[in-house]
Amino acid sequence: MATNLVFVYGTLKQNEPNHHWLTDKENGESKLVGKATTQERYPLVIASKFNIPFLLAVPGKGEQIEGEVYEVDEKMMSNLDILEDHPKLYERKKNKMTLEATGEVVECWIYLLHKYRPDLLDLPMLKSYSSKGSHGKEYVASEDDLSDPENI
Ligand code: PCA
Repeated sequence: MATNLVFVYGTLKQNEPNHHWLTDKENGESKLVGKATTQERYPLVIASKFNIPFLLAVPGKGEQIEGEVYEVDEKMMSNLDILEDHPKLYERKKNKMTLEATGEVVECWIYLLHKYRPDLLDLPMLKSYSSKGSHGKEYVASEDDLSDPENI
């Protein structure tokens, strides 16, 4: 399969509410490569009335983020873009990740939020996302258009 590596840090991870998108064969092919961490620090916050995890495009602020790397085909890549509303909401960018198992550094796609209200930077910054974490902000699935930063 034509390979794209994608790093997921939010609801697409194993045991999180959108993981089924990655495993549904109708969406294309995906294969777990392994756990990984971003080389760069980023603010990972939970925001909007739907408690969505967002990685804000502010390198150097926040933590090195833990997530999972998947190898996906072109079909899955376009379906992930639909789910993440790229490029209206999240923007998909290439970024360097360190694979936990081998220490190897790999370039992966990652969904970042570039348009956000500045007060999102005042929220607690996580290192690792879980919908059911001690933060109490469980993810709410929604079809709303969140591409207007005022809605986040
Ligand atoms: N899904 C994508 C971006 C944020 C989200 O909830 C992910 O898991 O990486």
